[in-house]
Amino acid sequence: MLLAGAALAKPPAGGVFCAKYPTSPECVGKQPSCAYCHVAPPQRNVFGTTLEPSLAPGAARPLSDGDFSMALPGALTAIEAGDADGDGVTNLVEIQQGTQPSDQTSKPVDRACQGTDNPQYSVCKYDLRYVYKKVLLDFCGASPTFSQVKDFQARADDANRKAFIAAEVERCTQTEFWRGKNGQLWKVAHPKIRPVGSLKEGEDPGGIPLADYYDDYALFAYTQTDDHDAREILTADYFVRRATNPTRYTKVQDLPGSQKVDRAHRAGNMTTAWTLTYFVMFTALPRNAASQMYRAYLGLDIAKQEGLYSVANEPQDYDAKGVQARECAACHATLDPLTYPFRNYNGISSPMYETQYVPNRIELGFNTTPRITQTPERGVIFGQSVENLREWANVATDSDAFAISTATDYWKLLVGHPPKPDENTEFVATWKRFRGEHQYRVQKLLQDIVTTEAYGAP
Ligand SMILES: [Ca+2]
Ligand SMILES: [Ca+2]
Repeated sequence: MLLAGAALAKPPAGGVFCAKYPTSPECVGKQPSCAYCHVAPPQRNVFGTTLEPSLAPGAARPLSDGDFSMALPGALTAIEAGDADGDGVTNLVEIQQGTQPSDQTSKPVDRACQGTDNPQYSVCKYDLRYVYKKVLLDFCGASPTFSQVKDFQARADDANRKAFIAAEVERCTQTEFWRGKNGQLWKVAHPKIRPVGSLKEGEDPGGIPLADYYDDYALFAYTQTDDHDAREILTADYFVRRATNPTRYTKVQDLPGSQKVDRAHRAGNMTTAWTLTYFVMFTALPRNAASQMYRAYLGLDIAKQEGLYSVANEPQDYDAKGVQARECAACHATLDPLTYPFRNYNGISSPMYETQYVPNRIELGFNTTPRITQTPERGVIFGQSVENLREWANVATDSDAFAISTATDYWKLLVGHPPKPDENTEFVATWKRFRGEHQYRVQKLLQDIVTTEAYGAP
């Protein structure tokens, strides 16, 4: 975040920025990351460099967090009319439109229609025939035939065509292409589950079979289909069995032999045999597991300084990894308290060996550093204190970040790219409906995306 003198990036910066510009797309359900002002803290980008001289000029550096927070709103005002990156758009307009005031190539796009010479489609306008073709391709995996298109065009009116498209989305999301093994839903899940073939247990086994991540795909697909609640990907205390030919996902209480965490300590895909094997592995404090869940399901990448909510007196560095060093502390003040609730989930370390919840896991297996056993199970996510990983999951899935991240996954799959600044109004309406009236039903989110201008204007 913003920088004062030689100190680190300033964790309060995002909050102060958003108090001043609450309607900036950077602040809708999130806060700007450090990259808004920095190349990498402490090095500033061109916007941060422009801002710095206006920040409490004459005051001794480094500024305290308090002095910095007091000075920032005025400094931002002072440079609103400027154009730090020289792209012809003022800093204020870029802040309001959600483009980067430090990047010449990022500026608001004029959505006025250009090039009306495409006879196939009504360009820059939601086009039902285009949408019909795209829906069949995206959800069923095949373009409509010539006669299907002719039938579509012959329908009574646009209301009838829209209803038909909605029905086609429902039909196609029943297909193997959408919900089957390695289908569209599995593709969305790949970067979350991060499968490794050589470690695969069960169906399609690898050379060192350790855990069956098809269970993780099954829970994912189940929570994203029919009338199921997408939040259960992180909160489920059940598992999902997958039948094939055709693919069917069924909720089950246990998966004996495959999944070992007891019901009281399950938190969806955060506590599966695969997650604990691969992301906890041999570590006492599995920061890798916490940061992967934060990135995969909440869209916040701590390595890119996103989603930082520094906790006072952290990091404690119970495992003596040196995370109190200046260049580490800014991220670890968020990451370490995010990790503590994983302390009792065993990966593949002795003497427990099983991917289970073990109440005294660290005491039993990790007498490595003097303070390691002082690691609490209580942690903090989004500034909120949680007693255990199940509470962590509830706070996580109740956040705007979860709704935004889920909506972004499907926006990327269907529209083809993350929401652009000129699509932001539609995108915000979409994730808010997903969270609000749709109560986290992905099926309804998909229908909403299909009706956006971003999806349906060629
Ligand atoms: Ca500019
Ligand atoms: Ca710009």
